[in-house]
Amino acid sequence: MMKSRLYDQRVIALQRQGEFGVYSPGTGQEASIMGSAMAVDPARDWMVPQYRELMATVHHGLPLEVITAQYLGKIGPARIPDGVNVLPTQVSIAAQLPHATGLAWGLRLRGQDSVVIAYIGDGGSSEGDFHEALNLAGVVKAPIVFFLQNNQWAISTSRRVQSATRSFALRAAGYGLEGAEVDGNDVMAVYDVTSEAVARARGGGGPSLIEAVTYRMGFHNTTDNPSRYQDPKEYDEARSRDPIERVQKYLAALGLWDANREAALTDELREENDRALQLARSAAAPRPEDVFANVYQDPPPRLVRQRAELLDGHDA
Ligand SMILES: Cc1ncc(C[n+]2csc(CCOP(=O)(O)OP(=O)(O)O)c2C)c(N)n1
Ligand SMILES: [Mg+2]
Repeated sequence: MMKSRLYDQRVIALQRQGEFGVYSPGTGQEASIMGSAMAVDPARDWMVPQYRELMATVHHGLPLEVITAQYLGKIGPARIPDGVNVLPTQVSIAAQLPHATGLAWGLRLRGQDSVVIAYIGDGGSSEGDFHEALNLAGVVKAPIVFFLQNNQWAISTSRRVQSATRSFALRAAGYGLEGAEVDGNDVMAVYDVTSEAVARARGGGGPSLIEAVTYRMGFHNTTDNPSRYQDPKEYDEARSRDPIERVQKYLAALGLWDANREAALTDELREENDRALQLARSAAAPRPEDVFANVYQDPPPRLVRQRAELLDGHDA
């Protein structure tokens, strides 16, 4: 959780300096992100992210330098390594979910005991893809856990006007899924509820929808300015429920945490994050002609011509 928070702080500064791409921090949602990631097994389960779960994908085996390369625009080094059971981040809202259901169903048809965890936001739950994916998952009993992070915002659209439902978890019933609402700022509760849903899916008991109720303690992404639409009182109130401070207080009460340990871990994690950043920085930059690569096995003649013109130095 601390590694996620520290990475957010580091790369937001780099984005402001022009080095990093548009970035959506997980700040405030670390219990939700890490509690859910810890409940799946990187060796056999698959993770299907939206875009705000970066450290969950790292926990699931995606090297931090690989995902960092993506934000530096290095498309080759950003390729997900073979053997890492993580799908690429998805910015087209909810478009990851039909794929996630298909992936889970396919794993089951192959006789594997793997489970898929797929992330979605409160805003994403209003998309058609969300409903289609949940419906099919229920019908075929796909081994999948839909993990909905309700961070109260979809950019500037408040949860209050996102849906008339009083709980997103209730939507599970309409598709024959198990539904659960959990305090998304309580890492242990998130871990427990997600573990239960994963065990049920693995045992053939079918899919679940978990709503983790949390709060986006920052901007939507680095292009956003929430002071234009967010009540500062609501933000302050959310800060008083910081999920990292909460677990630190709990550990301190058990005698397992203090200021020295925090300082030592902070240094260690900053170094880990910096190492990943250095590796991503030293990775090969894309060449202009790479824009034509990795889409078609046999590119259409128009693209072949444009690529040749580019290499010739002509304007396409
Ligand atoms: C299909 C589609 N529509 C609109 C957008 C623009 N958009 C980007 S993020 C976002 C809000 C998503 O909110 P939510 O699902 O709650 O996720 P959060 O960003 O809060 O984690 C929207 C509308 C998009 N990327 N894709
Ligand atoms: Mg949201």
